[in-house]
Amino acid sequence: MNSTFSKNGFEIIKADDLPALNELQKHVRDISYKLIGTETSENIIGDLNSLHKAFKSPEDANTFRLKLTSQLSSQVDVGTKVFEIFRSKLEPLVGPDILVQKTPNLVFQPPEYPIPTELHRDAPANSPYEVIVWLPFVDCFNTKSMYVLDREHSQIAAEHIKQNPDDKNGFDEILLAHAALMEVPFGSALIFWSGLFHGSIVNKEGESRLSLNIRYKNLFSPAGMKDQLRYFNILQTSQLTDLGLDFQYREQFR
Ligand SMILES: O=C(O)CCC(=O)C(=O)O
Ligand SMILES: [Fe+2]
Repeated sequence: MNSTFSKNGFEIIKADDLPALNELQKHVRDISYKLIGTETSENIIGDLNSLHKAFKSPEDANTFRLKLTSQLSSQVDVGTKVFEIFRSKLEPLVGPDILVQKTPNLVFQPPEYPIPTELHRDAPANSPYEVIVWLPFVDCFNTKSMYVLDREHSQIAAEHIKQNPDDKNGFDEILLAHAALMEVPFGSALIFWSGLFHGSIVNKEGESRLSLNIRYKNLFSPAGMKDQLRYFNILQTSQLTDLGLDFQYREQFR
């Protein structure tokens, strides 16, 4: 189970509950089309692929993204929903005592959008005990997707920066040779470890990319540098943890 994940630090996984994912996709499409004031069609994925037609500038596209994030988060418990859709792969990674990122991040990359995601890794800053679920609402491939450096090459790249902090070219060479653009069709998600380098390039595919990303970690795993209580909620706890928490609350914390 999850041997690809251990080796590479990422895996592309299929939804356990495709009808629930279809429903979430439709909800995202409905909110999006209400925001842009356009009639929807029978073709949900087609509607999402052509979202860019509604925007004249990158600023308008970003304003839309922020409104969509806040409306979706207020209407749907996205953290719970996404966990349920992919539970069989996620629960073995994080265990039964789970923290979930409070608000998902939505990424909207229209064709030729001039601000792709800069190369980065989430940890440090975030905890190295986090898994990120990267969930596209459209089919993502080539430049419409995101690139990832696998675990081995993320480690080589991190070591390279440490030894040669000013050698930008050497770092770019590692990236160019080993980063892979992820092919993630709708119905699947990319799950990846927070220690992997990743980013995106300008979308040249002529269709919009709309995806979300959200993080899960074990309640008892070490926190990152950010205030855990500010960014995460408890998603679920085991029966044993409930007894322990109750005990601590009554006998130790009062
Ligand atoms: O979707 C993207 O382009 C970036 C996402 C990202 O950085 C993340 O999920 O951590
Ligand atoms: Fe990231």
